[in-house]
Amino acid sequence: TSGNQPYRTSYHFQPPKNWMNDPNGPMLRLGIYHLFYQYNPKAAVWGSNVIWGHSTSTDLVNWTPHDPAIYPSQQSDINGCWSGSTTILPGGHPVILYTGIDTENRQVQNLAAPKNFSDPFLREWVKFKHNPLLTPNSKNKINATYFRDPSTAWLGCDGNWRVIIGSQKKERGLAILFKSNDFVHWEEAEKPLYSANKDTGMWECPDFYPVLIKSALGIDTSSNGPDVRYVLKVSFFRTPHDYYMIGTYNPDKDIFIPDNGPFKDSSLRYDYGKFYASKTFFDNKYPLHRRILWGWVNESSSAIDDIKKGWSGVQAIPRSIWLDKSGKQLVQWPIKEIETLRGTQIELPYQVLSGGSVLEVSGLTAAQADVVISFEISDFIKAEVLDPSWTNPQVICSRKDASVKGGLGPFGLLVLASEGLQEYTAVFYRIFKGHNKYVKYVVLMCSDQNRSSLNQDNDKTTYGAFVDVDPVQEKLSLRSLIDHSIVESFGAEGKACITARVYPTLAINDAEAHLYVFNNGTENIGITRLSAWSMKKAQIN
Ligand code: DQQ
Repeated sequence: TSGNQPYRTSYHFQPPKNWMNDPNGPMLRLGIYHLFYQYNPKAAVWGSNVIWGHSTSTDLVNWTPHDPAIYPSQQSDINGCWSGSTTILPGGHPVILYTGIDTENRQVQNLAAPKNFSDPFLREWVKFKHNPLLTPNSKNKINATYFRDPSTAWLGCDGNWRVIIGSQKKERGLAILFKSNDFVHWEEAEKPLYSANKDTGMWECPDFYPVLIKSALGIDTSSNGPDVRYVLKVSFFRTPHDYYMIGTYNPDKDIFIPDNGPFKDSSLRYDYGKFYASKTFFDNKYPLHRRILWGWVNESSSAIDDIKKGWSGVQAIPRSIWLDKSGKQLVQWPIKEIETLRGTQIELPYQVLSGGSVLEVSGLTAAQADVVISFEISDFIKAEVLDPSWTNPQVICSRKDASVKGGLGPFGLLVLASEGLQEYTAVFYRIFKGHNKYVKYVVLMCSDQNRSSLNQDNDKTTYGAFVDVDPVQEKLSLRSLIDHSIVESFGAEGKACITARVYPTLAINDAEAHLYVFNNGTENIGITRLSAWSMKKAQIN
């Protein structure tokens, strides 16, 4: 993967070449994980005639490729096989619902099932003869170019299946609800499960699932009960980001009532960097009970560079996802299996990182590493006061990037850094004083790509998130998964995630890439923990 391919990843999922986008139909069946994905077999750029690539794994780390599972073959998908989901029917039989682009370029919904249930890899899929199951038409008034991405279906107490499909009406996004008692005949419910109250544009890839109160365990998509809250995620085509809401699902009225009102710019996101068209599934591989999130991370390079390197798009490391104990947000953490790739380990003893200093962490393959660091702040006097008009964390991070000296921070990691620091990606915190008595301190997490590459053709947008953590009571932790051209960072044990794509020209491969800890604030910071591992290469496709 080195040589002329310095940006290929070593433990993030990608096909051997060409274009990949959305994760499709992830599931576990008989101990085998399946990942399907939007794939253009002909080019390193997207094409409307995409198909479903397919790989399987027993550990979510190493992947075996299979032939494409779904590709154009019927009138109802002859112009493309777009995103969709799997549902495991009673008896353990998985089926796929996906969007086909039909002969008239309409978006329609199709059904497919495994040809041979005794094939553990479910390599061949048979399409239902009477596809499509659902079409946009004059009666239902659904727009034929805004009708896609069926979710995993869930079973209501009335014995009927429910599924949501992404759409828009007059610029307002909606998740249209359909019901069925046989998975073949579907009827639109009177009301959508949820719809926007203003112009949001198209909602893609809706996902709807239960989470447990005060537990990190996951539950089946059809579970409900008193200890359960619901999550609705939609992918905003316009921004493009994955936003979610936590709320109550009323199974009688079939509506979702979010705790904090409709979607707004400040709504919660899975990831404050690049992460889109994500999808979860329930994993109950013995003895586990967890919900796992897959998300697509596209390139930040130009299409010309993508064509040159011959590929585009990776999947983020699958993340466990659960409701935070506050009940107000979700928490995400890389699946623990990824730790099986950890090799050489570096540990630093407790030390003080004085204001203005940079410390190298050596002895690692810094282009391919897993880094965990914890900071301790003992004196908050130097924290700057946050201007109350500064409400957008991404804007604060780009105005106050890693080079801007502060009081408490910026402090954090310089990853994929060249030896002379001509290139680096800075993942860091700043701590501000809040401007009212209810908010004592505000913790800002940033991923600054400004200096990530000497190549100016890349998108180097800075990303940022507020982290709901009290730096007085808790140590402030940060974990970054570094893999050649991707940096996935998890703040405060997974309360805020930021994923970035970077293309260093000097800090490439293990010989040239370095890792540093830095503190560009005036106040000293304690490092209570630093553990870093070289990561081994996974076997991927
Ligand atoms: N990608 C698919 C669509 C979906 C979009 C097409 C989201 O089904 O809406 O490749 O990235």
